[in-house]
Amino acid sequence: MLPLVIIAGLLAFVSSKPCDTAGSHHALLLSLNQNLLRSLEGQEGLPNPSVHLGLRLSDYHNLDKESEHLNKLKNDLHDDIQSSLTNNQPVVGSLALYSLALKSSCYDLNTITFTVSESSKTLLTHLKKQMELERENIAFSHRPLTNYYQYSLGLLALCVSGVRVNIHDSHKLIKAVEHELFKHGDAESVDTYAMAGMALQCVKDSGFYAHNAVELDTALSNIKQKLLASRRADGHIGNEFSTGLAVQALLAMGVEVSGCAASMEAMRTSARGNIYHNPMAISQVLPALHKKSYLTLRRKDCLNEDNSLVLEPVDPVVVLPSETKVKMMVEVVMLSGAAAVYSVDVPKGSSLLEGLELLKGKNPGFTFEKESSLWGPYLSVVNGEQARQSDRRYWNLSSDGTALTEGIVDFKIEAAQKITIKNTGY
Ligand code: B12
Ligand SMILES: *[C@@H]1O[C@H](CO)[C@@H](O)[C@H](O)[C@H]1NC(C)=O
Repeated sequence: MLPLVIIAGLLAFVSSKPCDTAGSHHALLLSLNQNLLRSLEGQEGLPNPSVHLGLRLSDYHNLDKESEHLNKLKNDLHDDIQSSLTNNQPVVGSLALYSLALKSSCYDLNTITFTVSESSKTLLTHLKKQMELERENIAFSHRPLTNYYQYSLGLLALCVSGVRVNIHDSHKLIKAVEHELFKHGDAESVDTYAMAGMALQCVKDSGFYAHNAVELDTALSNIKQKLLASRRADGHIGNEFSTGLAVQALLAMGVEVSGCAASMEAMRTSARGNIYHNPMAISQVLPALHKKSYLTLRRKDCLNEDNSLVLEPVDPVVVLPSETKVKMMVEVVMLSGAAAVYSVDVPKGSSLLEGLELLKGKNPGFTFEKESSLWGPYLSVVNGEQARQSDRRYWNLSSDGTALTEGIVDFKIEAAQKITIKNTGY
């Protein structure tokens, strides 16, 4: 009897530890990690700094592939950011992710420079400058040039790189938390609260906001409450795709949450259900499942790293279009409010993008264009009308009245439905 009691006691002890990821989850973590590593192979377009971060914050590594990817970032991403800087485009988010990626490989940030109109300045100098432009825009127009998610990323990247963060930059973020300005469509942006939480926690730990510690603590505790209040019955915080960042933030803020284990389990359930097939999604979830946050980069030394991660060759799977067709209605609502409805039969399981391409081929009145982003193709122009970030507009996607939680490539048409594509302001 006694050994049983001891074992039961031990089990209770183990499972009462918050955020526990031990033991049997090893295989799942490894498979997510391999999928993330595999995403580097077929990658067309720019190397993804967030994927690099996800790989580097793991406990398992393939150091050759990671350093090859670092070189791609230093060439291709670097050039892309340099041309955006030259064209005066706001790039605080990409600059910040690039800095964090370099930091995650323990690369000396001071050796990285950008040359814009013949003057060469360091990466961190450019990042500070971008934050200043964002801050000015907040002062004049009450919103950042990009968004508060990128503004938070910028603050976080400066802070984990050991740069003394400007108190005005922190102050603007604290005020935005106070006024509850973090939105994604009509809903609260859990992703943004999480990123702001990590940024402000770093500022607190570094003593960069000592003159008004109370104000900072209030913001941090408001963020914590927001995140905890956004927990769904199934454990996810916000939705499947914000939970990784939310858990990272809670860990960074040192919360001993009883519900943290439930959020971990929710992510594992989603991972098993192949919800995280987009590498960007894995890159934000995997660090959390390893009980790490972007804040842990501050003390990363890259010593004695595991080098055991290998990719098994996989047989290419040829997916034939399904014989079964389903009816996809597409409603386009223009800026003027004018609406047009189209209909097309698509093979069951097609992506929304494939469906839209079929529709375009069949119906010359319907056209669209897309742009690439870290999350994949982003719908930017429909029927000749552009919904631009500079005008604070976007094409909102919904199905039978419910907002999609995925983009045009990831969302699959499994049943007859009406997709609404609406020019929406924010
Ligand atoms: C800000 C934001 C927006 C803003 C972007 C404009 C702005 N204000 O700057 C707006 C409100 C327009 C937006 C729209 C959408 N978004 Co959004 N967005 C974000 C957020 C919070 C930050 C993105 C960012 O700035 N990243 C930093 C920069 C450096 O990276 P970037 O790739 O260059 O950023 C650009 C793209 O990410 C693009 N973008 C934004 N959202 C989405 C979604 C998809 C699917 C794609 C392909 C691109 C994209 O806009 C960014 C700014 O230019 C993320 C949160 C997150 N965890 O990443 C969600 C997030 C990426 N969005 C999401 C979704 C679902 C959408 C929509 C599909 C919602 C809808 N039903 O319409 C639409 C996109 C529709 C389309 N036209 O293709 C999901 C994606 C999940 C997934 N598996 O794909 C996220 C993760 C939020 C979440 N947890 O659900 N979004
Ligand atoms: C898109 O529209 C839906 C339905 O009107 C809304 O609930 C949602 O908040 C909007 N925006 C986003 C980013 O999902």
